[in-house]
Amino acid sequence: MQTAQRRRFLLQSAALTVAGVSFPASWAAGKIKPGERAALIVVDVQNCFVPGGTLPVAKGDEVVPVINRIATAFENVVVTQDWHTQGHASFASTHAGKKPFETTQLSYGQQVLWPDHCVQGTDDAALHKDLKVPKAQVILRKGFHQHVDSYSAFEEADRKTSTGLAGYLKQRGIKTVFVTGLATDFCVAWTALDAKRLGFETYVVEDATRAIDLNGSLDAAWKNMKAKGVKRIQSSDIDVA
Ligand code: VGL
Ligand code: ZN
Repeated sequence: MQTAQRRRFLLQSAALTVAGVSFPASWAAGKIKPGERAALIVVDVQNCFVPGGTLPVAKGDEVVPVINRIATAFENVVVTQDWHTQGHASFASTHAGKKPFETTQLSYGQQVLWPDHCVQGTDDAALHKDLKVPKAQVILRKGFHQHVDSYSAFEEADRKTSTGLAGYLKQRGIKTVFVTGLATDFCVAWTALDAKRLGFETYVVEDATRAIDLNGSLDAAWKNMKAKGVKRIQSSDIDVA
């Protein structure tokens, strides 16, 4: 069969049988089926990051139905929460004369300063009420050290302190992660880059994320992720039976 013909055949057939083995149409059409060694990571889908919250990401709430839908295809789900102390080092209000979205130098390097957000135990820091990921096995909170931020779910911004997530996933035999949530260019990108660096095959599900996009940060994040081998996919690429 010619390649084009074969592709059409694969797309049309409900099931493809090769040497007596039947592959479902979804496989034939090239969809990704997350297996028992894959985990969905749902990053920071919290009230603080959706319209009405303290650090709203434009259209941040639109990730919720997309995540709810693909979550059904996963056996393993991890949810994260940005979980800051009051007076956290990443808050502009902590630094005299500083305004949100300016930067400052902290002990570990440059830090973007944010409005006060996601303070531990507040409604603002709670998960979005419509997020439905009942299979979630661990809720990992990050950014709770007063003087260190943590965009990544794996490693704090000092690049020394581990959150323990890599160990948790590795001990459970997880090899592949699919990263979703908020915000594409901060916590999602940092989580995906660390996941890849720490040895996981890493996908970012683009339409299951929304960005802050501060001074070109979204473009930079995608370029960096591409360069490091993080795969960019859409939720329609996942086989949600
Ligand atoms: C985030 C800025 C500050 C995020 C968290 O979840 O992307 N961004 N804290
Ligand atoms: Zn934060």
